[in-house]
Amino acid sequence: MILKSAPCIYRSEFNPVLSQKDVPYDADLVFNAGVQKINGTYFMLFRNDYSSPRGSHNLAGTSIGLARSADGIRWEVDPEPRFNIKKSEKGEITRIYDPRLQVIDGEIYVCFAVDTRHGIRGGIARTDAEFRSFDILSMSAPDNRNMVLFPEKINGKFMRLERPFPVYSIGYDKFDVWCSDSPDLVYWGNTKLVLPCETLPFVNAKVGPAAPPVKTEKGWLTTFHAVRAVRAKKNGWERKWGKEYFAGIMLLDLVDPSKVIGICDQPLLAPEAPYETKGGFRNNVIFPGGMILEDNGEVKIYYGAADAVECLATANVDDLIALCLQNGNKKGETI
Ligand code: BMA
Repeated sequence: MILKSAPCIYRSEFNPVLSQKDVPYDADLVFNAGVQKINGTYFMLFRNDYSSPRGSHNLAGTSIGLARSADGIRWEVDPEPRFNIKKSEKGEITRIYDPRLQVIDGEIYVCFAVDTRHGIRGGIARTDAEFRSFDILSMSAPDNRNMVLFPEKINGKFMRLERPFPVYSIGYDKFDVWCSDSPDLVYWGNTKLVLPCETLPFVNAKVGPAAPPVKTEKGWLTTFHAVRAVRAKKNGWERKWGKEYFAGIMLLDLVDPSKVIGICDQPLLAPEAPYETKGGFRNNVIFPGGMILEDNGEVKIYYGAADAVECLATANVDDLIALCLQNGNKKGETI
């Protein structure tokens, strides 16, 4: 089965918009970034898996870097990374990666995945306008990551989407999107299932939150990643890689975001462009981490491609909403 991207989405002609060559320090795989537009400037926190020696297939660590842009297309990277964890370090935390950004009431928050020696956790930190201090507010119990925050309180509570992975009870790679709420971004609870992975006809494995949701009149518009297991093939840096990652899109109820009120039953983005299908660490991966709704209705979606570079695709917000509602759910009722 060959899956294609939705006709209403356009890849930037500048893709990849950020890659190893743009980074002034040790860098190899530059991808899975979080992006926000703050006071007219675009900020990107990106993941950088670097190797030793540079360019070899021997990954030596992961750093998190900051890039800035005036137009969301051309980026300039700060001279030093914000975090750097070398594989040779023997601490409890072995890797911090896949940052997502959100602004709530003028405060900037970063959600991030954390590999520890005792499981994979999801962290939430408050940062400053220069992304220099990180005040960690909460760390999930393992195994749970891919957290994204909603941009405002809903019914008086902060809300997040998340993706726990219950391997013991459910089995390998059958994971779903959940949501939780919090009075203070520290204590999380009232957890509900949002998107079970079997909902989607085009994938046979896990789904997870992608970029943080944006608010529209019709509902919270949000991307997710959806995974299809395929016959293992050696087609990237990694010897054995047997999955494909797609971006999907759905609309959640404005008042109760645990309710899906519209979902596209086909991919929003399927791996097709050469930078998505060839030469990466893991080819055929699309992993969105940033979504910006511009005043003119353009939606910018930033995504990691092939676990190697960072890319941009754009679409009109009304077209994305129509995609979510096209399966007869025009009234926006709960599915
Ligand atoms: C997921 C995460 C992402 C990565 C994706 C594809 O499980 O590790 O960081 O982009 O796999 O490799």
